[in-house]
Amino acid sequence: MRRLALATLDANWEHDHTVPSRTLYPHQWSWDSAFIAVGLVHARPDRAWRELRTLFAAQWADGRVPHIVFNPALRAGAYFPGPEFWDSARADGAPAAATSGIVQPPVHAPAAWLVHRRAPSEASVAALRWLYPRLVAQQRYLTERRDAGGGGLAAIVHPWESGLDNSPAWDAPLAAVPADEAVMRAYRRHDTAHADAAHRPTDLDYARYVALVTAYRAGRYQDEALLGRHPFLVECPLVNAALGVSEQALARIATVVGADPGPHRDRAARITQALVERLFDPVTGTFRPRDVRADRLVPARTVLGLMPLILPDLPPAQVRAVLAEACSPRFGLAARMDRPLPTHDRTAPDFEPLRYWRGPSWLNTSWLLWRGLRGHRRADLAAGLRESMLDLVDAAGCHEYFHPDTGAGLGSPAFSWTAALVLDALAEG
Ligand code: 2M8
Repeated sequence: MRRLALATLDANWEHDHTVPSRTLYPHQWSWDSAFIAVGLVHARPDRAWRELRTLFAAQWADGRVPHIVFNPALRAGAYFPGPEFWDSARADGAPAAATSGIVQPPVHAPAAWLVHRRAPSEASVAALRWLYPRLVAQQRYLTERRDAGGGGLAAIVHPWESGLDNSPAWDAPLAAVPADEAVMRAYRRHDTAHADAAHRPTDLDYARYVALVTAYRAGRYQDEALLGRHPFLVECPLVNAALGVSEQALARIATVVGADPGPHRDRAARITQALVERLFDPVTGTFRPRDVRADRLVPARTVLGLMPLILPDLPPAQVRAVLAEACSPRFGLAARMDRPLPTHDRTAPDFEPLRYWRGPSWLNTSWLLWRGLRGHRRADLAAGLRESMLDLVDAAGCHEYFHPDTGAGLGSPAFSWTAALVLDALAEG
């Protein structure tokens, strides 16, 4: 498995970054690069730092780290929506490289910390020194400019910003976004040329994704007064848990680079408190995204609700609630799992075992939960989840995602974060 994982990462290496997949995703993606770095350090530490540096070299002046950095050597049309659609050059503070204008979950500070801890060296300290102010700027962007709800959490402006693009969590807020399926006739989708259309978002959902980018782009990706004008604003439990964990990681990084860890610890505590206040529903005992415009929690119970477990300071009552949800038949977490962790509630009527983020098992959400379980000293459950992750890759290879009942490989067959995270799970058994 280690050989296969390394070969996958090597084959996807592209001069200064790793592509998630040669066919489906031929550019550099933000949170993919963080997961990839965590895996690369087990075999290619220099490349792990290179991956993060390349990404942060494309950071915007306001601190946002774009979700895609486009490779200028690729032909137009290699991916939709491509650089011409995002048109980042016309936005204030965009970097020289063509990028998208939206972000992904900020998992980079914890990734940088894991990379350093795994292979500490003069080079890793130098890399942390270079990254630290950039990671701080990333946090500041999210906590200050994106606090559209005013409650101390960051709001996402597009489902793609969650990384769980097509999750049922976005159905309710997306339904309020005006879009016409016919819009998609003007564009050529790239994903359905490379993957089974039955696994991918529908044309209507894609039309809404395009409408949201168009609206954000029309305001040149500025974030002032979002609440009054942007049609999709949601506080995601994963994005905000990552924000809190990042402050914890920055406190550790600060001590290495000679900065003050205190403010990071304070901010971490405030984020966890805001997450519990705004996203935890005591009636169902679940974390769920908050639709800021409608001012209510979305109804769907997805794997996003389990992600706050990555917070080391999650209060005991919420730890118990997340574990109860994870171990229920909805998600089936156990010391011996008979099926992999799904991305959506198995018992829900809209659970779809094949469609992208609406049921299938992904290695990154399992890996995040695995890390959270270890942090909260649930070695028994962590071991069960790790075993199930390794079984998937052992049987099917480094697929993008897996059938939640049979474990069959789905999506791209040579997917980078699957390879990277399996390397990490193998090394930390
Ligand atoms: C998927 O997202 C892209 C858009 O960003 C797409 O569907 O084309 C998601 O799975 C996302 O989480 C991931 O970062 C990206 C690249 O692997 O693909």
